[in-house]
Amino acid sequence: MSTVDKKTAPPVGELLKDSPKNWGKWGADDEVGSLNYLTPELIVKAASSIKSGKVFTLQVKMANPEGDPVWPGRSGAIRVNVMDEGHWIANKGLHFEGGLHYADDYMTCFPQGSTQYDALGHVWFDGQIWNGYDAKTTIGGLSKASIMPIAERGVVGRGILLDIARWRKKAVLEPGETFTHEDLKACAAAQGTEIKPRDILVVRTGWIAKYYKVSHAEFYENFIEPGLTYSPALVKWFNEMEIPNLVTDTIANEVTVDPVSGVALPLHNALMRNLRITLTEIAWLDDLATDCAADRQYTFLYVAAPLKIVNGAGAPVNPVVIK
Ligand code: UVW
Repeated sequence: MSTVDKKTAPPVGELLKDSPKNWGKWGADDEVGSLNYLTPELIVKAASSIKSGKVFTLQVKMANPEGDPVWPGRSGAIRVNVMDEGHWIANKGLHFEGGLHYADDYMTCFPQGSTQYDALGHVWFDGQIWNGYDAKTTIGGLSKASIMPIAERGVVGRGILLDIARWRKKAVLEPGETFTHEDLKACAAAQGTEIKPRDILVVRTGWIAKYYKVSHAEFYENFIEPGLTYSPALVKWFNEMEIPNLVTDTIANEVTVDPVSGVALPLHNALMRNLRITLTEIAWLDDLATDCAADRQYTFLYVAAPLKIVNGAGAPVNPVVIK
């Protein structure tokens, strides 16, 4: 929970005035930022994390009749059948020589209303997005730093699960419960592993699993997610560790409101806009976490590619983990 009055929260630009920026680091035209850390050599090395060939997929179910967990203001995907056997029963099916029948769907969705990658240009302040591009480049669709460059590149590297919920001996963290990079390191140590430079951080809080266990009214009441919390030291650590991608089982990857400053989602700007660390939200981590707790293998090959939505601010994804 915020400990400061909303009215006293400083502008995010003031909070982050001394925060490091990687603008220009990969050239004036760069649109993938920290994914540049995932070099072919690193990917070959990351493949050696595969020990048993066990595969886990990290997308939550989409267009789920039970509901899709989404950021307040968004709604879950809606899928409808537009062709099925009923059409042939009612003599309305198309005729194909040989007797082929088929099913077809139509779906509407918020592309960021499922497990998803944020585009680099998804958030900003003071009129500039990642790399200093003008925020006006977002008007009518992102002409800079959209999801496309990430989708075309793909994300492959060594992933490490940091099971904060299990480490804190909880099924799920409390609303607004925070943790820091020091907690990530301590959690890794308790798991018998170590966060290495350029690791893809996969952080579990138990929050998304809670969505399926309680009523939607309870889940969204006084909505404040648990998560990482802003500090200059945390941002410095992410930058020095050259973290390319932060994946979590929450909707926004960080505590909803920074309890110290009262600023909403400051890490979105500190990590994504300024450092260009890619954010992956709403990941399903419970099956992976159960397996890691059983075999004590917390590192793996992580592979993901969001959908190629032209000028998109984000896109759904079904990341794959191979242990
Ligand atoms: C917002 O930042 C509002 O959304 P997301 O959680 O998709 O990044």
